[in-house]
Amino acid sequence: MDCLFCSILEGAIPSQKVYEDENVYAFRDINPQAPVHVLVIPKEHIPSADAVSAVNSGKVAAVFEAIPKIAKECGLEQGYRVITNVGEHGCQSVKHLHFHVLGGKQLSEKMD
Ligand code: DGP
Repeated sequence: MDCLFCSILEGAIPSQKVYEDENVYAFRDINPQAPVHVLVIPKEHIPSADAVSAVNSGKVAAVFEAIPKIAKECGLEQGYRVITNVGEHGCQSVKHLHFHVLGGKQLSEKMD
């Protein structure tokens, strides 16, 4: 399977690691949209949030258990935003479930 984030997980494409555990990997976004912009992914290939089910939701829970640790590590005590894009209308460009963790400044109230 040709997946950019699987290639990053395999080390075939370099990344700036922020956090890693058995189920989760987090790294700096190549095109940051905020002073802190980290991508948090499950190591298991899940195509998007639309493919989450009872079979793989434990891996998604592991991502959300990691996010507070990542936020603390990145100094986001004043808050942050977690976003996942899904499909064409959601502007998902990489088809491996990932959560954008954005912060380090006052973010806009606008969501779209
Ligand atoms: P999305 O549009 O939600 O699918 O977000 C994909 C993000 O992935 C986008 O913000 C840019 C980032 N990205 C794309 N290619 C690379 C890469 O090779 N390395 C890193 N670190 N980030 C990448």
